[in-house]
Amino acid sequence: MNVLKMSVVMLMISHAVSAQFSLPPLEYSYNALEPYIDAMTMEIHYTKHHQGYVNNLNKAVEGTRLAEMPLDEMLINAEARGTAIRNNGGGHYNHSLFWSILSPEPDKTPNGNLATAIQATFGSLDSLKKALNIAATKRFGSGWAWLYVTPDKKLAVSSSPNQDNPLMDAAGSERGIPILGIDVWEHAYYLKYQNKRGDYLGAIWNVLDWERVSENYDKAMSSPLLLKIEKDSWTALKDFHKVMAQTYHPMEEGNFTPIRTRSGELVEKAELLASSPIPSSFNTTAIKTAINDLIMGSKKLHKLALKKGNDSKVKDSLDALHDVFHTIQGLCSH
Ligand code: MN3
Repeated sequence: MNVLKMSVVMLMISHAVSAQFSLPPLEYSYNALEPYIDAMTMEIHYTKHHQGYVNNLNKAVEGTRLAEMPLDEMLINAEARGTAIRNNGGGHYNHSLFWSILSPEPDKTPNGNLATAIQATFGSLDSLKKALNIAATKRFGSGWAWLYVTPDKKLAVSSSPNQDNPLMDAAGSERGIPILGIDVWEHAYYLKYQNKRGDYLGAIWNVLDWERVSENYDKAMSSPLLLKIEKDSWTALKDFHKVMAQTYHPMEEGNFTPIRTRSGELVEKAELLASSPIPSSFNTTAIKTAINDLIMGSKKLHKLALKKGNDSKVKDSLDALHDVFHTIQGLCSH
């Protein structure tokens, strides 16, 4: 085989391997949710809309390290990763969840831990349904309504635009693991209900399987993803990280200009980190001590930079500060 043929074959193999995301099998037929959701809507929604998100997501991750990453983890930084990942990754995740919580023979009430949590948080299942319907009705344009588990393991209701969801950085203060999502894009209901979103929202409870939602709740409550979301929501830590990355990496390549001009910013970000609230899972003595070390280390570095200390001294000081920062990162991961 000549080199050209060989590389074409290799390309085909790598192409086949890299299409990592695919439509999850539907557990019921297109007409199984009639009369509440019609067969034509189901078929178009699944084979065209959802398939479209899958195809575009595969294109977006192809050849990048994201091709190896689980989707839920990828979505934690969806906004930072750009619109292709945010819209299509969100579209794939959201619809996969949606199909899985619908059933022609649904359990009409939650069970186990979820039943208890709903009672404690909303008073009753009816109040929760009402809260979800309000969130879904008020969502202007396309989007979703959510029931999700927050990083401090509470239940909460929200809505999001487009294909966003509570996993994402884009969700701001309303973050967590979604366990129930209602699609309120017109493509989810227009053929049968036209503009009457309220009628669709009234009907959907007839095919909503609370057994699945109860399982999702138990999984979410013990998921390591909650800690990752909580850490990602710690914006003061992210802000410090940004300046650290933008000064440390150039220094590694011999460019000392960023650290010499921005050392004061590191002091400022370290002080902001110390004075802003620490998320509850990370509010430990070890982390507070490390944040103090970060302030002292960055002040020392800043002094050195102002005195125009030589490169090797600046490097030692920044290396030490970088180590302290990674200590904090490490402490946050377990
Ligand atoms: Mn949809």
